[in-house]
Amino acid sequence: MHKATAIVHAAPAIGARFTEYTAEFEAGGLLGPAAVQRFVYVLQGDVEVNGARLSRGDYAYLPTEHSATVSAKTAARAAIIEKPYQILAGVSAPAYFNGRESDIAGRPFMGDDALEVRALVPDDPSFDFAVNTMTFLPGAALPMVEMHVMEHGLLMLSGGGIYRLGDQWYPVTEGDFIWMAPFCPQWFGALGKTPAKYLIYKDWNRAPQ
Ligand code: UGY
Ligand code: MN
Repeated sequence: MHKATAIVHAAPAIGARFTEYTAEFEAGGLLGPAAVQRFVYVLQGDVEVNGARLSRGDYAYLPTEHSATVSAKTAARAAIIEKPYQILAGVSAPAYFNGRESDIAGRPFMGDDALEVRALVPDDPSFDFAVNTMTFLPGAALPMVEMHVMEHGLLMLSGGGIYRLGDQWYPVTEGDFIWMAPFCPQWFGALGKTPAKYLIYKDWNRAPQ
């Protein structure tokens, strides 16, 4: 990185099988290419990736060893997720793409219109992870305490609420990050007068290792 700072939230050093950090760019900041696949989600300001100008809520997927950098002419922040690609026999690895969150239709989570999910990564077995945003109207909650083999990296984007992790209950608000290891019991309920929204990574489409 040049004229940029990484706030590392989760990485293999803690036991995660992915790395997630917030990249804070100064004017003229640059993040060099990654050796593994990378997902970029813009939190603030504008960045340039592979010739595309990305603003808040825009995102890009870069496959393994893609040569693109992430650069910022003025101050900007982005959530960056990196993961070694897990091949799937008979399926080609995915190619570069970028998108805009506001172009993705929200769908109700398990039939609940008060909880909208937007899938930022296409529903295609070539991808070995998913990144979604989940938006809870005030008072909305996950319908159950989940427990699953997949791990999560969760970044609170706005609003707040209570996160249950195992038998502990944590108040969470914008900027908080949670790494949920495989099988971590998890539940969230939104509090306050504005919607609560988070960006959530999970490993996906592959047999558990
Ligand atoms: O997709 C998920 O596993 C998601 N519902 N988990 C979560 O919000 N903690
Ligand atoms: Mn989950």
